[in-house]
Amino acid sequence: MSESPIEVVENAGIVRLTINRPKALNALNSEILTELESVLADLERRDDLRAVLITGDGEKAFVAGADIAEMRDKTPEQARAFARQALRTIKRLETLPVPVVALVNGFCLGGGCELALACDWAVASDNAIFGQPEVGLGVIPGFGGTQRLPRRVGPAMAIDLCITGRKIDAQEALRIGLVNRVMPQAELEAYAEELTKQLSGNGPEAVRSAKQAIHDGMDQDLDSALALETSLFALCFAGEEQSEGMSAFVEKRKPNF
Ligand code: CO8
Repeated sequence: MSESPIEVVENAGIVRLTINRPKALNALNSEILTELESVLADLERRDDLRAVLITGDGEKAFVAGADIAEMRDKTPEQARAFARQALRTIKRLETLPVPVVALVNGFCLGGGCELALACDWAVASDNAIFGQPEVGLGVIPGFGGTQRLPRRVGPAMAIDLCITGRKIDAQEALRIGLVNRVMPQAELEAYAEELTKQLSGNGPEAVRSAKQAIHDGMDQDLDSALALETSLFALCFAGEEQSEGMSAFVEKRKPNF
């Protein structure tokens, strides 16, 4: 692994980002956030991007939170600036127009859990540990946890986790809907490859539109959201993917997207 705080590896439009600070369990400091934001700004501009996977280096942690040592002496104004930097970066990850998947390979605490919550879905190794332990440090989640966690797992469970600061294992994270799948750590790699294959068989514009319909629709009332779906569905028929995808089915061959 190189010394860059964010390792970027790409295969056919599927980009894997690895947070590279294993000695501090990949804790998020300003350097990592700045680099992550810059990488995301580049990815946002790419039409050929198909998916983004994000993980942490090593076998122990995805991300063990924001960097506590760096935060310790901050004034309220400095804390606000740090939180804003993180929120902006995490929002950029969340709003990438392609699927963003967290491969949670160990501790996923505080800012790490908040990072995973901004991903479209998360898969976890069976040794992963989740939690929002900030209250034990005398603070509250500041990278979006009080807002994205209740939207993902419901308010009662979010309040339980944010107020007790208790840690939960991967199976409980699966049960409450915080992650989509749990597997042995050694299988995370194979999952990433399987996902890459699956995504490369689908129409890239259709994948982007499906994400857009769900994300934008969730912020609207049902009728407006259904109208949005209809618009995006109809728009599929204006491009080449729909014709290729449906012709391939009728002609009993694989589509060439
Ligand atoms: N920040 C800085 N360093 C960390 C962090 C962290 N969050 N987590 C681990 N490290 C460092 C340790 O200090 C240690 O460094 P060193 O070897 O130099 O002593 C190294 O990583 C290994 O950690 P441990 O020796 O503690 O490893 P253990 O296996 O004994 O324990 C744990 C692993 C349980 C994950 C433990 O490290 C731990 O509890 N870490 C902190 C978890 C935590 O509280 N996370 C939440 C942080 S607060 C947050 O994310 C709030 C975001 C909102 C901020 C608002 C804006 C200002």
